[in-house]
Formats: sequence, C-alpha cells, structure tokens
Amino acid sequence: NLQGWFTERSPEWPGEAFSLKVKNKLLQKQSKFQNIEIFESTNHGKVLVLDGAIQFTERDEASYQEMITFLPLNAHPNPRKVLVVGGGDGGVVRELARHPAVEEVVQCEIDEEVIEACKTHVPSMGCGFSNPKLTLHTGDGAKFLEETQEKFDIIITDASDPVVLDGTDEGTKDGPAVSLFNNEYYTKMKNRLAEGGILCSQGENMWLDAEMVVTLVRGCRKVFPVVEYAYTCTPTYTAGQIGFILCATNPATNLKEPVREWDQRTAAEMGLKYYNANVHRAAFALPTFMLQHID
Ligand code: AAT
Repeated sequence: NLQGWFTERSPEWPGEAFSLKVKNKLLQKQSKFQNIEIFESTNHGKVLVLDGAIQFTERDEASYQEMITFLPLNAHPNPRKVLVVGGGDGGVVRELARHPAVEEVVQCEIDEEVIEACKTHVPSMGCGFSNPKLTLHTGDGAKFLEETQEKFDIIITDASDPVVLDGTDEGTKDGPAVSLFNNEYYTKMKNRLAEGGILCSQGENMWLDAEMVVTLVRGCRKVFPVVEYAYTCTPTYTAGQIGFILCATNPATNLKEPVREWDQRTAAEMGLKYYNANVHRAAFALPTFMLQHID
C-alpha cells in the first residue's frame, strides 16, 4: 500500500518506479513551464519534483551538486567566471560560493517559480541565491547563450531531463529542457567559452538511456577536442546514478586529473560532503559496456 508515498514513474524508465514516504506536502503548483512539487519526506529531508521527476532530496543532493560543480572547476587552472544554465534550486550556485578561484557567476534559469519555491521552502538550497557574486537571469539557457556577448571559463548545465510524452521508446521529447540536449546547444556553449574553457552538463543515465548518452558524447566529439563522460552515485535519482558530459576547448586539458587537491581538513572547512580528488578521478572510470558503446 503506497498511500502517503510519492512515487516517481515515467515512460522514460519503463517497468520501474521509486518511492519516498511523504511526511508533509509543502507546495504543488503548475508554472508556465512545468509542474512543481515540494514535500518533506520522512527520511530524506525536503524533495523537489518537477513534472513528476525528483530533482533533489536534501539527503543526497551533495553527490550531484558538488560533482557537477567541482569536476569542471578543478580541471581548470583558473576558473574565474562561471555560467550556470538551469540550477533553479540554488544548489550549484551555493557550491560555486565555496570555490576560492571563482570571481563572477552568471545564471540563466527558465522558471522563476522554481527559484522562488526553493528560496521559500528549502533554505539549504535556496541560500545559494544570496551568493554576492551572482547575476541571475530568467529565460531559456540556449537562447541566453545566443544573445550574450560574455565569455566564460566554465559553463555548467544543471538541467532537468527532456520529458518523454508517450509510452514508446521513440516518444517525442518535450518540456523546458529539450533545447539543452542537442548538438546545436553544445556549439552555442563552445562559442561562449573563453580560452581553455570547460563545460559540464547533466548527462543522463547510462543504465536508462545509453543510446542518448552515446549520441550526445559523439556529437560533442565533433565540436570539442576533449570529451569525457563521468558519473556520480545519487541514490534518489532514477537508477541511482547520474552522468555528466565534460568538454574542454584546449586539447591539452586532462579533465580526469584535478589541478588542485584539498586535504580533509580544508574540505571540511569548505563544507564539502562528497567531492574529493580521488572521487574526481574515479568518476571517469567507466564500466565495460559503456566503453564499448562510447569508443
Ligand atoms: N540541481 C539539481 C536539480 C536540477 S533542476 C534543473 C533546472 O533546470 C530546473 O530548475 C528547470 O527549471 C531548469 N531548466 C529546464 N530547462 C531549462 C532551459 N531550457 N533553460 C534554463 N533552465 C532550464 C537538475 C536535476 C537533474 C535530474 C536528473 N534526473
């Protein structure tokens, strides 16, 4: 009996479902772009759900937020200026405030109602928006990249998944994030990267959609000289893990080897829970079936 539980189900992951026990519903509304839901769970803290898909739980969000942020930043010798696309919960901009090299952060999130909801209901994430280095825009990230004249050392795309509309594998993709999962978007990012620039994008899940991952990686290889796929373990994301696509403009960049390391005391002082140099290196070690797909 799953009454009193939230269940994540989607044609994108047929034949499986994931449930969390609800303690208290905090918000449910339809924005211009998507359905927004926040609840407090019994064991995983607060949870944000967009169009039925879990975006974070407070219990394990560090495994995603720290990795999508520190993998690209620590592969770059001097990541001063950073663009975040998406990330409306505030988690990535919160992480960026911890990094000593970052001087300026620009963010473009499509849905201001996600930002407001997280600021109001989840201060542990929404606190990110009080980062004094942040300039916040609302709008489609792909469009922002076409229009801005600025260049960035790092571009992080913390996007939700494109939503599959019908029950078939070939189902049409839709939802606000569709503009962020294609080769044109990667070319737009390349045009806005400064010399030596690096990007890192939410890269879907190798168990659920290896084909999509491989298609994106192959597309990136046409645009960038260095492309890698990494992943992290986030128990409350579908299938328990999530990937990242990292690309570098400089052929000499080794994304797999951090250019700076923090000892345990420094990491604790910085408030890090998940990321460290060995986790950075390990994130790029891919299982055999993925290597066979990707190479
Ligand atoms: N920090 C982890 C949470 C997310 S949220 C992803 C954000 O991307 C949402 O706030 C959504 O509104 C925003 N977004 C979607 N499309 C666009 C767009 N075109 N331009 C700008 N922002 C956009 C990521 C969770 C990953 C889930 C994995 N299953």
